[in-house]
Amino acid sequence: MTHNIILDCDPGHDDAVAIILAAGNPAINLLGITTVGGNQTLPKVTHNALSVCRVARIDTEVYPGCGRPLVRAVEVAEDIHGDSGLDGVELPEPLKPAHTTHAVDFIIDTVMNSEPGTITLVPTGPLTNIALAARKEPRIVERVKEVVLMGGGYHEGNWSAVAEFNIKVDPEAAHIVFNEPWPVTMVGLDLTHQALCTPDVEKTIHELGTECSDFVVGLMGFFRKAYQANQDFIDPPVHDPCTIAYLIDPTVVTTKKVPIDVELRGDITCGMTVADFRGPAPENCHTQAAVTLDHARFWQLVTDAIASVETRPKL
Ligand SMILES: [Ca+2]
Repeated sequence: MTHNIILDCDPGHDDAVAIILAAGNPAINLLGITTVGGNQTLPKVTHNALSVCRVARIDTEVYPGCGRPLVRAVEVAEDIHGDSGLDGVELPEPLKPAHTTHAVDFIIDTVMNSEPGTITLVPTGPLTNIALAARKEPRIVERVKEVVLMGGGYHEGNWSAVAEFNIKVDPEAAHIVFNEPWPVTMVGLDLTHQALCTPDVEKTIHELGTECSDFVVGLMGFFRKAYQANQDFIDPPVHDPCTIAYLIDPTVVTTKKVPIDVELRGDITCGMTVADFRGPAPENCHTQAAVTLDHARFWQLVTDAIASVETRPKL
């Protein structure tokens, strides 16, 4: 089965790997990349997405979206992703500018002009664009096949004790996305903290010996140091491509159907994704949480996608 997806991202080291995986696996038809302010400012993450497309020979349009959260002030993750948002590599100048259509309009137009149930949204940044699209054109909610997002977690936080970055910086947007009745898969920290880029993984990617593999290894080197310095990890967790891997092969990621909501008011819990594991899940439960990752299979998919870049013509 081929999944027609829109990747809504904020590159971001792990977003870059998600872009490469989405473009490099035949099970994914990447309709467009939309960007959102998150790991860095909107101009930076948009530039980064275009640079990644050049390195990975991806001929897909990039549509810039929202530069700030719905309600709150801009908050970026410079400690983890650096000043550029993709520190650790030299970013090539994009070959073309970003598209002039706003991300929110691209999402709406794509969903409304496609058969119902054929478009999957894959947000790997704050949920601002997705929430705004659902508010601007509510009919997309019943037409989208599913939303598979990186964000949140049920036992872990990284931007606070209980909240993950993408949800914490725009909890109001996340609240909208989790509460609309479309199917939502939360690929949260409980899952993505299993997606560690170990030295063995890095070595396998390095041994591909291509421009793109060098690029990914450079990114992982910075990401490793940043995670060691700021999050007490030995190996960096490469969150975002887990969403794509789940779509490619649902046996790579196990899930559990649970109601999930987003905390908006807690003094110390704002941005927490609250998942109710008491079960059985109610009949109308439209949310599920990712639970376990097949680490070897996941990295095989990523490595294969990096290798496949060489099979595409240079742009
Ligand atoms: Ca991201």
